[in-house]
Amino acid sequence: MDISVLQQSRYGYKPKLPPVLAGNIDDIAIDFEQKTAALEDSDKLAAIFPYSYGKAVASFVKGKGKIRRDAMRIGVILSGGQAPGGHNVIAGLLDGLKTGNQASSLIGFRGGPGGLVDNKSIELSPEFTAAYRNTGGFDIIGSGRTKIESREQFEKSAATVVAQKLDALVIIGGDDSNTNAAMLAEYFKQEKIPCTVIGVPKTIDGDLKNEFIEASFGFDTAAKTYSELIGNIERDAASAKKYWHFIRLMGRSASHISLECALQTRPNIALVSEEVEAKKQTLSEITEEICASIAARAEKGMNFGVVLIPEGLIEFIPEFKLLISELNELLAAKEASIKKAANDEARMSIITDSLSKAAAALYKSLPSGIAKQLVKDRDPHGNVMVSQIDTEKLLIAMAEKRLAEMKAQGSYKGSFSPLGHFFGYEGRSAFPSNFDADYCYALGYSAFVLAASYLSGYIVSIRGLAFPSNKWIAGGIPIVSMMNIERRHGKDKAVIKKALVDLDGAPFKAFAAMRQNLSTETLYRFPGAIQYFGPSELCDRPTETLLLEHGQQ
Ligand code: FBP
Repeated sequence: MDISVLQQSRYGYKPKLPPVLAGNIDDIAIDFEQKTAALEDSDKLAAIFPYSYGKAVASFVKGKGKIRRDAMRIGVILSGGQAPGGHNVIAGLLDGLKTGNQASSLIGFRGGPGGLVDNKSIELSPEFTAAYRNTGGFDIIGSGRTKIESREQFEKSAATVVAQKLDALVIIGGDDSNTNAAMLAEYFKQEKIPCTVIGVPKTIDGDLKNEFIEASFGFDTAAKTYSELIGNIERDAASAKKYWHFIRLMGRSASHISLECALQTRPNIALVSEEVEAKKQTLSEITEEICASIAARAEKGMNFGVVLIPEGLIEFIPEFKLLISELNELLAAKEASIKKAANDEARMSIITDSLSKAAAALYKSLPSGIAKQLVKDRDPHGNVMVSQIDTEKLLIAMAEKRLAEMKAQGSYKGSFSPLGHFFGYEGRSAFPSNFDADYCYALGYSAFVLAASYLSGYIVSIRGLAFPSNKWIAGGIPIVSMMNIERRHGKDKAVIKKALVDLDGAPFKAFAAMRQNLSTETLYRFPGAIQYFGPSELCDRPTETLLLEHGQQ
């Protein structure tokens, strides 16, 4: 294989482990801290998860441990969207497993949870895995979004586990995939199948977090990759002085990525969906805010700027929220007839006839591209696929309309040349930053320790991430403690609650304190490319979000 110089150099990188994991494996003991409940809907969740509900937080400490040292077989699945560092989770898991017993084996299921259901696997030997250490992507075994839901899927998953003689299954995924992990752990207990299930917090979206999961892996690298690109665009905008760049950023519902990128790059405007929802801002009010900045900058001769838009924005604007929830119910009930409609016009009338008056009026007023994107299939977990809705184009069209009105009234005299961008897939498979390379390796190693301690239904937790890795505390928490009941595909479902941006949190407050200035001045900040080799303060620095959240900024 003709590999790049960087890839070759990254093979030599040795990820750093928290001290408790770096020593002798027989000296890792488990300290059980407080018992947990669920975030909300406790009674319902206790009934759904009789075996898993109410377990205690587990921390690894130095002491006389009882980690299994017999040969184990562990299965691993990469689930959902790619996130930088997934390969290092597998490397850490494999190294832990082999340290426990050289005869142990790691089995990778191909193509996500579907690979478990259909028993499509490959043995992940040290030789095979070597080519993937410290690299981006999930291509070692591939990923998928199958939701294990039906009785048949559960039975087939159990049959695979039994046929493969698995002692444990590690599911590397986001909120929906870890919901799958909790369901499987419960099912295996009910069916007396001696296979434990461990989850690993993955997602560039950064929305799988709480007191114990301080960050999901991949967020660091993805946000830094987008920040590099945004900084480059800012420098180009300030050089050419003729374009307004509307940049939509991946991240699904939560605005963590946009906020982190705003803190890194200081654009003129960065929208935060959670604030839009809290202030019940309409689409026209958001447009007004953008146009106020465009007009103020034009007054100063600056007909250029940069706007950051979280990809999930549309779901948080109250009038769209109502429309989307009605569309979700409608698609669940009338999917077949909508798909069978003879043409766009017939489809439009089936949809608008079934919506409330307000939702139908909004739906009809949308540009046809956006209207079509809103009724595309939901993902297997019932989520609207916001990565496929061109919100930046909608905002550009709204701004053009409003600026034309302002020009006619004499309140705007500038010129407006907008350019739309979407940064998403570019950041999901980058070479993991040192932070993600270390964090993921520690997550994988910890997943082994949890599995070899017979814990099931736990997700790995590493705390102290705003500090150097020699201060990290590893362990796990029960997945059910992160769950609530939500409406999906027109039904109530037990799912992990997404952690959205906290408007009282330090990252948002830090941005809010500077944004008035940013909207009228040019105060861009250029983070440049991720650095893999060099001084620690340059290469190992965590995100601004983590530093601010833990008082380190
Ligand atoms: P996960 O929740 O699976 O980590 O998804 C991450 C993500 O990149 C979202 O930010 C994005 O909206 C979505 O995946 C895109 O999905 P797909 O890869 O199916 O196009």
